[in-house]
Amino acid sequence: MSKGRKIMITMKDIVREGNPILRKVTNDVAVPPSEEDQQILLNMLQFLKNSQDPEIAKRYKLRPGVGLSANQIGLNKRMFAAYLTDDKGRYHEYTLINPKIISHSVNMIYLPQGEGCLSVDRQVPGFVPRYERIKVSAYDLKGTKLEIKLKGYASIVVQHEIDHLNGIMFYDHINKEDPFKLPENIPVESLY
Ligand code: SB7
Ligand code: NI
Repeated sequence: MSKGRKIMITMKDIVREGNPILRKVTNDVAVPPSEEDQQILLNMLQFLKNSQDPEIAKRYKLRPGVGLSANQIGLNKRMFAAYLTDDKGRYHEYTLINPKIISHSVNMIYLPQGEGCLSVDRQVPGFVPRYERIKVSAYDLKGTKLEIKLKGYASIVVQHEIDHLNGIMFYDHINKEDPFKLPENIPVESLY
């Protein structure tokens, strides 16, 4: 993939569960990122925007997505894109390189409807407990170091993506005996 080349990510590019790349811990990306890595991240972000545009999504049969990690398109690279409106109506757009959770709340939250994944072509019922608040360090497209504080839905999405970069799937967090059982001794609240 080279600079300026028109590439559109579609569902055929999305790696599905069972592919071992989804279970690997991804490799750090060089900082500042190469032109190629920058372009890949921008293409990933554009996929998310396209997937949330009803007309484009219909035309190209895209499943709507709020996040996409590089290993989900088969690249062993520690970077992801996210594009979402949070539970407070605030809009978030991220293209993050070598992200790392540097601190988090004790309190946890979960989406009452559970989580889904573009790499998982089935419904997996159950609660996925996530930290309510996280502080993430990462680099942006220019190679500038960032520290981002997130809470609520944006925090859930970014934890889902950082999990991907560590080879973890959302259902790994679901209680095996009772998928709707939440961890004890830790405050866990529904997001809605
Ligand atoms: C629900 C959905 C996502 C994150 C958190 C809750 C993202 C779904 C799209 N992805 O598969 C991104 O990895
Ligand atoms: Ni996912």
